[in-house]
Amino acid sequence: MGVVNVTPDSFSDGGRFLDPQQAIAHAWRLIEEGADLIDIGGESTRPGAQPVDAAEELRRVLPVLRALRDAAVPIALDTIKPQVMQAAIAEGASVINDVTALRSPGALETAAASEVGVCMMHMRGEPRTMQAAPHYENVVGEVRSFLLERMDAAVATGIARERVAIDPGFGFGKTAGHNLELLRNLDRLAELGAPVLVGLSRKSTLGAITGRPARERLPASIAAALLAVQHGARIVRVHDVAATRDALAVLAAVGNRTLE
Ligand code: HH2
Repeated sequence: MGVVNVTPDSFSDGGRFLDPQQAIAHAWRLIEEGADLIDIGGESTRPGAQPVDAAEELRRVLPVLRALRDAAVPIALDTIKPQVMQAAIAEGASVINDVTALRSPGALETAAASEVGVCMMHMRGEPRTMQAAPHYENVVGEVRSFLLERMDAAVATGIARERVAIDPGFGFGKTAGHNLELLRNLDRLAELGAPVLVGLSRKSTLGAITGRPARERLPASIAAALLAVQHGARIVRVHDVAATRDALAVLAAVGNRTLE
């Protein structure tokens, strides 16, 4: 899953693709590099980010969605607002990626009324405050129970289980220690039966490990993507598609012994 942030303030590429033409060109570039799925976001969720209203979010993402209508890969929209979801679905988005796991009033129903896939992500708190001393008794167990509860809520609203992916939400109300504990135990989430999506690309945990700023975190991001897939992730959300694909191709070749 290649990331296209149409935002002025995203943590890793803020402002680079705020101009829709730049965002569209970037999305096509990621598809050429081999992305199987594109994730378009019009509201930053980085720690401390200020919310934007639905009209502004739509102004950012709709031109990009429209320009990608004929793309050969599915397009996901990263949003928490039912109004934005509805407009995006009408413009051809085939996945709703919601960092609040469809908890906004009306979000479950909006997704249920269409055929889209949904990604349910775990977040403790809200972006403005979520990194203020996050605390868990048992981070893996608590994230697992939450995701199970959200999968059940989706099914109860009429979203078939096969349409749901789950995501532990690396960096969303979690310390570096929590993130690493989740990565080590990703298979416990994969056991729930839904595809596990992982977003670690360029995130601050990788900065804490390597001492590097976001723009220098590619090697660490590739290592994290490989580890995630080895631990059961089925989708990795990344900024650097070509490099990540190469690394995953090596992992796949080792796994399936096709080159012997
Ligand atoms: N991370 C970010 C945004 N959306 N969605 C899912 N499912 N999983 C994630 O880990 C995830 C996500 C944050 O990364 P980015 O889009 O690069 O930054 P920002 O939120 O500042 O736009």
